[in-house]
Amino acid sequence: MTELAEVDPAAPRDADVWAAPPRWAGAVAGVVAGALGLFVGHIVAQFGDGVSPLDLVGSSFVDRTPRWLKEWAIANFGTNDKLVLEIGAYCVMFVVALSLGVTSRRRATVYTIGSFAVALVGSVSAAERVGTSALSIFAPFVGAAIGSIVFAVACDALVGKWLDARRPHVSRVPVGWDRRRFLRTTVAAGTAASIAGVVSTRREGDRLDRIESQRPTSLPSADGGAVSADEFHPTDPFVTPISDFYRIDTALSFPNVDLDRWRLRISGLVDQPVELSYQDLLARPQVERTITLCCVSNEIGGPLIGNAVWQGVLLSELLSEAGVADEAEQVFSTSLDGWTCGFPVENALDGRDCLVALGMNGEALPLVHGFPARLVVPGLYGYVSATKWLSTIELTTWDRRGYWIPRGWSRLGPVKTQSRIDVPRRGQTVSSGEFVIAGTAWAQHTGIATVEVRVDDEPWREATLADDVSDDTWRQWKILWNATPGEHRLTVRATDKSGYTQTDRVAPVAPDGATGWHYRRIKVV
Ligand SMILES: Nc1nc2c(c(=O)[nH]1)N[C@H]1C(S)=C(S)[C@@H](COP(=O)(O)O)O[C@H]1N2
Ligand SMILES: [Mo]
Repeated sequence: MTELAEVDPAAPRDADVWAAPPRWAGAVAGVVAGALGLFVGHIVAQFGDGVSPLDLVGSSFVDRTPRWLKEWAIANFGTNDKLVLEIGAYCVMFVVALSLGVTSRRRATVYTIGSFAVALVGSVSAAERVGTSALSIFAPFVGAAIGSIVFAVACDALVGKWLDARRPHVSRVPVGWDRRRFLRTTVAAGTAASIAGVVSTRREGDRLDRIESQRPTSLPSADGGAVSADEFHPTDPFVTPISDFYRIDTALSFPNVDLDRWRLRISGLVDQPVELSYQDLLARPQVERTITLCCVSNEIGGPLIGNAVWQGVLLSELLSEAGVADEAEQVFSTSLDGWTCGFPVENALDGRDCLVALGMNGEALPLVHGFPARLVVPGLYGYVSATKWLSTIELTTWDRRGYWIPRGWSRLGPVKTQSRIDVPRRGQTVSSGEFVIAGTAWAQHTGIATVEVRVDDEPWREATLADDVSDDTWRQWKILWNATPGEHRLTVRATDKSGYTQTDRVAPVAPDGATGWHYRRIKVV
């Protein structure tokens, strides 16, 4: 037997005084046991509402993220911020499991206590989220229990001794920590963790497929007519394709949607609460409106804006059916995963086309953009109005505060008049001669009147505007320029239909949207 070769005749023969496993072994066992616990926890949660416990911890972290960190994350990672957070969460788990493993080499109970502490964080995060099942709250503890057992079997001398005593024919001499059992356990647990990882990933995929399969393949025809995407702009379409439409939300995993049970409830300060199923909404008169949606976190010249053809039901009609009470100040909405926002009642009733949208660019609302239904309010930033995965609309006073308001963002979020240079692109080198500078400008629900472009310190020149589709959409612009060799600075500014010209005063995105002129430095060769 190989073990015999390692026997030191002078070594004590009592398993209680076995040498502790080396650091590397503690680290490996810690990580492998942690991974198994994590994936098993996820699988258990999938029997409930399916959201991964790690995602839930991520979500409650996001909910507690200070404003500066959120801004920093969006500025640096943009719409990849979720991926970065996800990778960050796995890294944190890795480091925690590894250090727990190393410090628990002598006493596996330390690992057990640590695992259950981590599980408690997961469980509390799950309990915090609106609509999680009891199973998701319980799942992290199952993971912690399994991880702790694996670690104890792999590293703990007393557990090893106890296990050996139960096996009749072992004739081994205890020789320090049991390398053989460590190897056997970690290899088995590592294999199990890989399988559990694959299974949980597959099941999350199945969950999304189940939601996706409920999306109708077509919607009833709507009044209003889609705009034809004319070829005005040299490169960018007027209507943003769904695949290019920006995505901003706090959801690390999509909420479960069960269309048969889903209801939109309108309640609060109303004469008569209204409750509508998805079919009820589809059966109502459908309108189609092209509306540009933008995010308050969009930096000057930034990409967090898109123009889509939204189909749905006019909110004003639903509200007049419910009968809005005089005391109502705010239209406050909640998503299936508990996100909230609110905007002034006046904006819902001042004639603008606020939609309970069911469709986007001719298809049922994609899950990322809020299936089964979302709000779209022309002229307001998304953070105060555009609730995705819509669940309830309450007529309230300003006492209720939407998700972002206690986090330092303004209570009111009217969109600020803005313009952006899209062509030339950043870093693009332009050949001298005739060149078309192009971009877009927006002042939703006010409308764009003129756009001016300036090259270096030359006088402002007025750009040509695309057809005025509606005041609720952006307006593409272009201007011919005779580019001369050298470095240039191109600047754009817009004037809206109220006569307001964009200020050059630079303001950050917080608390209510950036201001300043977009400019681009380019090289002409
Ligand atoms: N449920 C939910 N809806 C939400 C949000 C969110 O975090 N959760 N974010 C809002 C914000 S800040 C914006 S800018 C828009 C973005 O919509 P989009 O992702 O479809 O572009 O959705 C809004 N609706
Ligand atoms: Mo936003």
